[in-house]
Amino acid sequence: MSIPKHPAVSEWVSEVERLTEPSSVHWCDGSDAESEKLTSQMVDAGTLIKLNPKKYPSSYLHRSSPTDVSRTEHLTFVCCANKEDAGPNNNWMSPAEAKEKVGRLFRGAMRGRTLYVIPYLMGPAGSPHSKAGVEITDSPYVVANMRIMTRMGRAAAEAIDAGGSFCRGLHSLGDLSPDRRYILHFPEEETIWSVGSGYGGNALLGKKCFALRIASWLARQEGWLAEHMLILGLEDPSGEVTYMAAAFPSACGKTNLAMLAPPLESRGYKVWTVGDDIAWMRPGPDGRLWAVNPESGFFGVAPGTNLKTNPNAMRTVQKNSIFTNVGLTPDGCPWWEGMDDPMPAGTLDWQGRTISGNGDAQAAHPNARYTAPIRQCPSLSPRWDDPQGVPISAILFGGRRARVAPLVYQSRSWPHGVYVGASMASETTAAATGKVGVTRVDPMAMLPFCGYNMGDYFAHWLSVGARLSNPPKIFHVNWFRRDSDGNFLWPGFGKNVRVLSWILGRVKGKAKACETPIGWVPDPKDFNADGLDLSPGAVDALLAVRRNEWSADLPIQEEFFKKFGDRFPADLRDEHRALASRLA
Ligand code: OXD
Ligand code: MN
Repeated sequence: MSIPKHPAVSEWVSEVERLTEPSSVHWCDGSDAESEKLTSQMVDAGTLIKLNPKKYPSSYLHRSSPTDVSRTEHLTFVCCANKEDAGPNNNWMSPAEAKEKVGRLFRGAMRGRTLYVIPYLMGPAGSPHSKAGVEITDSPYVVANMRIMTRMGRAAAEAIDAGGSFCRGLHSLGDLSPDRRYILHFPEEETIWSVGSGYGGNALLGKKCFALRIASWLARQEGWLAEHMLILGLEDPSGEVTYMAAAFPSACGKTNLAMLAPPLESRGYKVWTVGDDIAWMRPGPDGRLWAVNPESGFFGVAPGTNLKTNPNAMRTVQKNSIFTNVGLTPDGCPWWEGMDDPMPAGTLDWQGRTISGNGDAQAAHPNARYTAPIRQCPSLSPRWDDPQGVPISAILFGGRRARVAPLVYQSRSWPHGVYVGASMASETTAAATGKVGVTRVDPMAMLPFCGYNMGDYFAHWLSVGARLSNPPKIFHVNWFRRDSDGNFLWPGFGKNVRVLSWILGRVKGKAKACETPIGWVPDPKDFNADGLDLSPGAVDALLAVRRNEWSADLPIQEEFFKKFGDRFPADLRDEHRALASRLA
């Protein structure tokens, strides 16, 4: 059975029908026939443009409204009873006010439209890690994306009918006006309301809204972690695979790292992709931390992706993919800045306009995306769908920092590692509306996604670690350090396997390291930089821990932590003090 029969679903759908007044209702079963029918309707309506079937079979271009191209954090709210529980890291509205104010926008919002009911499962079928959701939407583009990003159909229906519990997500495009756009989370009711946006992170409710904001709230209650992390398996030359999870802010290279293709000189190492954006992690009976990827597709940033930076992504998106806000070449192929071949003459930009020849016109929006099924990824881990998940041996936190943070360092302990994650900072990117390139503290890359007070979140991280007899070791990486002329010091991309192999060496107790005030850093003398063609002195500069830079960062962290008042854990305050005294 591909459609849930549980009365809780049909009762809720009827309630939403009365509120939104659609002209018809379609229950999605996730089948191929359904997908073909919806796709051809969207092509007829102009919502999708069919791409060249020889070069990109079964793939489509979607152009969104020009004011609806990224997540809108200022219009995103947590609506729990007590404002303090949402914390200073979230916008808050009381549930009653939210329902009143935004309920009005849903009234009659689906007139003349079809209401789609999407039952979906986040996580492998039959896994204790997994959770079900139902999204109601009036956007067939959302249906097509959810079909790639989540498990729709039978697995979802079975999970819902077995348990009767599911996250309720109500979405309407509304009139797409940013003035009437709200993304609301009611964690106490496991409910999401999103109106006025068709953009992925605002509209594919299984992703950021459920798998991170609502799930993080549930995870705290249930004793696990819902994190903005990729999951990869690093195979060493002996054939052994070690799993790692890594948190980087949006558009900082999680997908590239998750699909890393080691260059020739690092033959013998291989990266297996488990997930590129979200990890649900639970302490196992063996005292280790076990992780699953709740998603089943990639919603990746297209610009900058090419055969050098991410060959596996390029191969993944060759078919059955949806491209959003990229350019369109005259022979019907997607094109974005940084693609391998130069832009063909006559390419249209992401809004369908002819590109002027003055050289600074952009074909793709900087946050243009591809949506592609994970099964098409050449580096896909054979364990990506394992109901037990994979055991995590290392957690990496990383930011985009021109200065301060060295290429890699290891924390001193779990509490110190939590402090490293809590104090991590990064320069902002185009994934969210707002200024690009501003440094902000973004703990665990969860600032836009933690569905509750981050002070409590830090305490929860400490308590999960205390339950692990064999916790992952925690590291910090920074691929973006620059020299005094502003040039990147590190080549990044495939070469990052050198850093992963050092981390693996630390996990196995084999790699050497120097103790510094911030933690353990590779000794420049034995960090393997052979054949990397780095500028002279680059290894020293990449690994240098400059006390003055670190000391200057301390007040920025302190100011951020102060916002959480009493909810900020004393243990992390102690870590902060201890770092200050080691730096002094
Ligand atoms: C994403 C994001 O889309 O983090 O993954 O914005
Ligand atoms: Mn993300």
